[in-house]
Amino acid sequence: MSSKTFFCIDAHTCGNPVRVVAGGGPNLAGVNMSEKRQHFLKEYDWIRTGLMFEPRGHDMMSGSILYPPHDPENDVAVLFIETSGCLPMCGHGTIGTITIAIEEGLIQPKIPGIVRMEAPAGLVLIEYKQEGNKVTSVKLKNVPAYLAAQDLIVECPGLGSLKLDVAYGGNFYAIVDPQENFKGLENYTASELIAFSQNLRKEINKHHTFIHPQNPTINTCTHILWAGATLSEEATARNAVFYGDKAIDRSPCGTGTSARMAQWYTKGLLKPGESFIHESIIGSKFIGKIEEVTEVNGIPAIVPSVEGWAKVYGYNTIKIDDDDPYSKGFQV
Ligand code: PYC
Repeated sequence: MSSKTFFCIDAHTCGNPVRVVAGGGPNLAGVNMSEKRQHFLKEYDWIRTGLMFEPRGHDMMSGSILYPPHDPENDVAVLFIETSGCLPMCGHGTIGTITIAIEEGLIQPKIPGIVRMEAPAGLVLIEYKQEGNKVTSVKLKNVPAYLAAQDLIVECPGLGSLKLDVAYGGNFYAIVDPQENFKGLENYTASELIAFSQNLRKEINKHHTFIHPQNPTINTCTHILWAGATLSEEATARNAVFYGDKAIDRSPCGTGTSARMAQWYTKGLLKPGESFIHESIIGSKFIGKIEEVTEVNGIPAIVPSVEGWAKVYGYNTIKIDDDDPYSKGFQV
């Protein structure tokens, strides 16, 4: 019988979980985090499923493993592990990971208040604020985001025909605005949104292909962003983001916010420098902004920033024994 122990620190970013593996992560081969992500998925995915799925995790569980940076100018490299797989980029995961890493002394940034983080999707520049030992806010400048497709008509069992856009913000997002066959997220339960999403995602990927022009390993529309009416007056927009097989993000979703800002920018609804306050299904908020206008292989794109907070709530030493029939976790 063999047993592996993982030293984890748990937090939540605006309500959504982040479990950072501070000890016990595997050594990975590769010259950047995209290559290391491929190595992990091939040989160590049992660590992700064991730590994210029940009985050690749950449907929304999400986390990361820290690695030394590949470029000595940077401070840290991060592998995201989630119920959905290993995402190229995760916004709420970044905010939680950086909060944990700074508060718990897991990284020592070269310039206090700034972290240069290597993610599988690319370099992410982070500014954080601290009061004493506590990190009070984390603002990430994400990888370039762009609108990949507009006005796709896709059949969604349970709702009917839907018109949607697909945008990239570190992951590919199908964005569904209120319309005749979808009345807005506030009119459905989370379970209904999950059931619609499971079918809609299959339909989208059956009929359409999305490949990041600079990284062909990012090649599927993995997330669905359902839009709807805001809860508070100061919010610009509200969303419920579906990920994995049964998760709705409790945070306003960092990569989803980036994708949404790219969509709004391309449609002339948001200008560089304007605030985009995004509200989650539970009412928590991220502040988004277009920092720069750029392009990705000739496609108009933005460099979005997303700011939010996280709270550390526990230390978790987790064992995975191979005599445990559920060592790799399960989903029901
Ligand atoms: O915040 O980018 C995000 C995210 C992706 C999936 C869940 N949260």
